[in-house]
Amino acid sequence: MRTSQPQTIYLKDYKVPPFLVDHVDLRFELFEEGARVYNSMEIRRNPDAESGQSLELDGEGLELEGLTLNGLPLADDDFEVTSGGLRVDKVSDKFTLGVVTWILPQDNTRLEGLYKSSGMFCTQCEAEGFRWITYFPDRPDVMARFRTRVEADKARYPVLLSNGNDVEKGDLEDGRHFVTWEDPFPKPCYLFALVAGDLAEKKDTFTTQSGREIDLRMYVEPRNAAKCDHALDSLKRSMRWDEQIYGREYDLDIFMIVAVDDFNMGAMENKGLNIFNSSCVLATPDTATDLAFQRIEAIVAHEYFHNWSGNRVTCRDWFQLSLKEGFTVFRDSQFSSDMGSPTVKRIEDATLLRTAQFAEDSGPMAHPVRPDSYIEISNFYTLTVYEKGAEVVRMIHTLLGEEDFRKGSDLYFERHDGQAVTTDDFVKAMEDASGRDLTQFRRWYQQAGTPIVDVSDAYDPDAKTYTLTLRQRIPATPGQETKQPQHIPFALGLVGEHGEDLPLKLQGEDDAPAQRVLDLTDEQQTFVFHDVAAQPVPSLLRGFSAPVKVHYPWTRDQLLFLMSHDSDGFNRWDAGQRLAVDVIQSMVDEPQERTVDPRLVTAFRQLLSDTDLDQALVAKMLQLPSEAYLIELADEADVQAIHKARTRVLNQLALELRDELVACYLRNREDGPYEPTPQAIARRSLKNTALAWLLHINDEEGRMLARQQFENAGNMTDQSGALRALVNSEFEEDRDTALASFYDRFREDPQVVEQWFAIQASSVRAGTLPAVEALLTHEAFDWKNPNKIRSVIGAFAGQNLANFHATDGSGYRFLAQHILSLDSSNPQIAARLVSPLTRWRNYSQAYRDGMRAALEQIHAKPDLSKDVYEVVHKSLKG
Ligand code: 0A1
Ligand code: ZN
Repeated sequence: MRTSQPQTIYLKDYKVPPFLVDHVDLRFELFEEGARVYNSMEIRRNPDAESGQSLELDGEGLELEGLTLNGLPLADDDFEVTSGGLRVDKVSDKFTLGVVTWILPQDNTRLEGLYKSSGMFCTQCEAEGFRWITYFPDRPDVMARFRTRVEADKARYPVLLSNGNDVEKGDLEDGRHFVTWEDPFPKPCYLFALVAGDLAEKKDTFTTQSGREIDLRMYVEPRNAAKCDHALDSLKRSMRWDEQIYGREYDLDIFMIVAVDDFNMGAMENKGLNIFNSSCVLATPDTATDLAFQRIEAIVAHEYFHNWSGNRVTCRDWFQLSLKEGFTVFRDSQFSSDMGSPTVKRIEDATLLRTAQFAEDSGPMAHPVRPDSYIEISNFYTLTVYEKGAEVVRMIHTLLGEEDFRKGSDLYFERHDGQAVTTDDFVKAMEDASGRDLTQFRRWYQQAGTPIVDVSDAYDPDAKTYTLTLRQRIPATPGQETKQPQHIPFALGLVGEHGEDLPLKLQGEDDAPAQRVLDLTDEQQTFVFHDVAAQPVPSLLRGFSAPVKVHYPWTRDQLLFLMSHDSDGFNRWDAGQRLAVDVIQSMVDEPQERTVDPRLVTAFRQLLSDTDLDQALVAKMLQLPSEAYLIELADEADVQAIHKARTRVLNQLALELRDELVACYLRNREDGPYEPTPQAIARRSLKNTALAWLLHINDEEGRMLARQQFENAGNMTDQSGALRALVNSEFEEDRDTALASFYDRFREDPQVVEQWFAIQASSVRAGTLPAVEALLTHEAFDWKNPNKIRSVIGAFAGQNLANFHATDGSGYRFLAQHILSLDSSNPQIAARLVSPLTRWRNYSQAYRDGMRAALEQIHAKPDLSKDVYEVVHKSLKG
């Protein structure tokens, strides 16, 4: 148990910063045994703050070597080094403070602040990493102009980078050199970045809409020089898109991207110098899958879009994180949608939300999009802040319409450029530009929990009216017992007996659109549609117009009907999912039910042979709901029963549709050059799904096809698709041969080795606990590398649910043991790994005790990090 209770930070306690920093001059001396940081800050009192306060700067893990005020050394009793920083009592209204600190980047395993990764120096300062570099007011509402001089050995570190433009460079004594960077835009210190290394440079250019030529540069380890094209192309597409859709032009002369192997998250939007996790930026067709190609395009776009939504306009405090993240995720999802298939993108976003964010929203860490309190802010880079935050912006877009939304975003950027603001400022700009009252809508930012909309209906054949009643309720979440109704934009269509959209005409209206968005604002509302010729099937929440759960008593026949007739692609997919969920759940409830509803088999047979329908949509519709989603839907999940039921459904579908699967495989087998277009991606997805299903039932022809594909694959999607299928089969010999040959071929490529780890760790057949434990001692495993930890431990606990939730509790003990050891080296990663245990109350008795015991074991560690403490403590408290 921790000896002291970590402090909770509350939004209600926010106060403006007592001091502002106008300019920072930094000088980094980088050595093998450490780094010296000279920091000179021009500081003034904030006229808006209470007067007479002492100067308090944040700092962690720093060795203070020097301190001067206006150039003169400070006497020992003029300042105090406190547990989390430095206090100077007697300061005037305007002064220059000089600080010299000594830090140890080579020993930094937390990967916050300045650290070393594969021999290069790099930084990660969001959210509170800058305090590990030097003393500074480490809060986003203090925005300063940075000038940064980096000095290092020239042979080891020929490339020296920081934010902005390089203004001076030269050689120094002892084989050292320096480069000075100046960033003209004031920024919070979380956007500061520095990189030093022996890096290959890939160059490109982009001409902005106003005709300025921007230097695009990508820096990677020399062995990765051939893996930059896709990221650079994605960057140029993002830059053009942001000009066209939001009118936002890039502002500096240089834009740089750096790839590093050791990184806690996906990437970071540091001003002019984005730093990426290698796995989220490097790609060639023969080393990265379609999924990776798409993810890279989206993350490059996301970080680039932050230049406006995040950097030019930033957050006042960390409670406002969704201001930049929700809006930027919304922007990157619009971008991906425009680059590919909008329906498929919507399905992917909704799947993530319904599977993982809804789970977060009903667990012990549930929090509003704008949280009210936190212990450790790193724990709040969540699906709620990011994905639900994006949904909230998307609903504003739906309510305002394209044109007014654009007016709102223009007003927001114009009004707040160069400022640190709140989510409320964002909503206010949208209101002011559109004239729409969003008072009630703001509850989406304030209330946690996923709203449930219960729908009932009645058709009156005599009056030709169709009455729809919507009721909303929001479950209680920690700290929020009761909730107020939210403003839910509820998109709807009524499907007639021939699959046509029926006109939706409310009382007194002349217009009768085929689809409309109802404003659900009260707890209960009834809508009566007139002139409805026959009993319709409702198509509810089209396009997933709000992040809510819809309950309606669809019959299986109605779902089948929507699956093949709904004009809304998303709801076609959704109907298929609901049908499959219903069938699987009925197998869980009645284990004696031996055969799958033949209607599901027929529906899948149709899908497999339907070549008219958008193949990207078909590929999605063929995916059965995941175990994780089925668990989320259960009140008291019995993981083994869910796993068995889903497997039985999959088995039977595969057995009955065997010939159609082979035909689908052969039809989609292609051998042209690799292209990451939506059509080609859909073909590969269909082919690999068919293959996976065939191997699932240990089909001999499937086995032969998989071996052939594995040996002849021209790209990683097909190569790993075949490997995954073999690994998940009972053909043990093929599995072992393929795994060995894959490793042999790609052992020098960490990104591919990570996939190799994940394929094994997430497989029920290959990823038994002893097999996963063996991966942890493999030569390629590295406890200091978050990607390796995620690809083995994360994949096992997050995707191999039947093995992780073994009823003897072995999976839980395994996870707890590794969380405890990671807690000291990398608390952020350790805290993220706790997540599969947090919702223990939602599992049935056979699992609950083991999960709770694992949490208690972690909780008992003395000096547990704040990060892990917060998640574990809240999970146990509930
Ligand atoms: N702002 C980045 C993500 C990020 C957040 C926190 C980090 O360290 C705790 C690192 C990166 C983004 O949204 O891409
Ligand atoms: Zn972001």
